Amino acid sequence: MSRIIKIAAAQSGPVPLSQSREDVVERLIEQMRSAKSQDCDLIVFTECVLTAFFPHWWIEDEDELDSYFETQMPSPITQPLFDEAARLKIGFQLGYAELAFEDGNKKRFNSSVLVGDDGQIIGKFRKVHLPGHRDHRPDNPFQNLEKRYFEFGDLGFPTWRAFGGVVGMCICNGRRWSETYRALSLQGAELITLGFNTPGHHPEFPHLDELSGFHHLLCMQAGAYQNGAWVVAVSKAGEEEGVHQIGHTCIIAPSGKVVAESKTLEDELVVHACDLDETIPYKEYIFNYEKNRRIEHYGIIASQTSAAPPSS
Ligand code: CDT
Repeated sequence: MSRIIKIAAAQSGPVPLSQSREDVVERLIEQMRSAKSQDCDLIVFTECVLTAFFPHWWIEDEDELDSYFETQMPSPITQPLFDEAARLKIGFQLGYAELAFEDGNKKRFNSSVLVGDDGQIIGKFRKVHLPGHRDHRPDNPFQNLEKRYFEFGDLGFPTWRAFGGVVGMCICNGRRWSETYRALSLQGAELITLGFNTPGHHPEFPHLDELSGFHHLLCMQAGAYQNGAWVVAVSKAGEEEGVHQIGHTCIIAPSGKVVAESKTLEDELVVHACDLDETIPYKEYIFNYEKNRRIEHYGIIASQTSAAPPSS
C-alpha cells in the first residue's frame, strides 16, 4: 500500500524591504508553476513569506508596523496565488502576518493557511511559540521582536484531513518544542508542515551560532521519528537586509531521515514524493500510544502542560 503526496518545499531567498507584495506573489506563483510541472500535489511556502521578516527591526510607528500585516486572506494582492492554485490544481501553505479585528480588539498573529487544490482555505494556524524579546536592544545587530509584534496563537494545534492524509502546521520556533509534534500527532498528524526565519547568529549567545543548523535538524528529526510523521520545513534563507538566515529547507521522513534538502540560499524548490503509509511502523508499532504507554504512570496529571518542580 502507498499513499503518496508529492510535496514541494518552496524556499524563499531574501525579500528586500523595497520589494512590493505584488512582486513577491509573482515569485511565489513562479515557484507554484515549477512545482506543478514536477507533478507536486502541495507546495509549502515559508513563514511571513510576503515581506522581509520585520521582527528583526524596531518599529515604533503603528502604521508602519501595520503595513507588514494582511487584514484579509486572500486579499486583492494574494488572490492571484489562490486563483493559480485552483487553475493548476495544486494545494499550498502560506505563512503571513495576520491583523485581525476580533471582539472589538486589534490583534496581530504570525499565521499560516493551508489551501486545497480548489483554491479554498482548509484551515489556519496561529503561531503558538513566540521567541525573542519585547524591548529594544540597540546594541544587538538585529532584533527578535516577535513577542512585541504578535500575540500568542489562540487556535491550538489543529489537524485536517487533506491531500489523502492528516495534516497539521506549526511555525518556525514551534519546531523546537517536542509538545508541538505530540499535540499534532495525538490528533493523527501524518504530515507536519512549517516555515521558518532562523538567523545564523544569536546575539546574546554567540557560541550557539555554529550549532544553528544542527539544532534546526535535531529537533525536527526527533519530532518526525517520535511522532511517526513527515516533516516539511521551509526557510526564508540568505542575507535579508543585513540579517543572515540559515537555509536547510528540508523534508524529513517518519524514520527521522532527511530525504531532501536545499543547496542554495535563494528561491529553490525541494521536492519529494512522501508516502504517508511510511508512518505506519512508527504509529502502530514503535510509538503506539494506546498499547505502549500509560500516561497515568508518568507521575503527572495527564492534562498538566508543565510539571511542577519536585519538592525537595
Ligand atoms: N521566526 C522564529 O521563530 N525564529 C526563531 C529564532 C529564535 S533563535 C533560537 C527560531 O526558533 O528559529
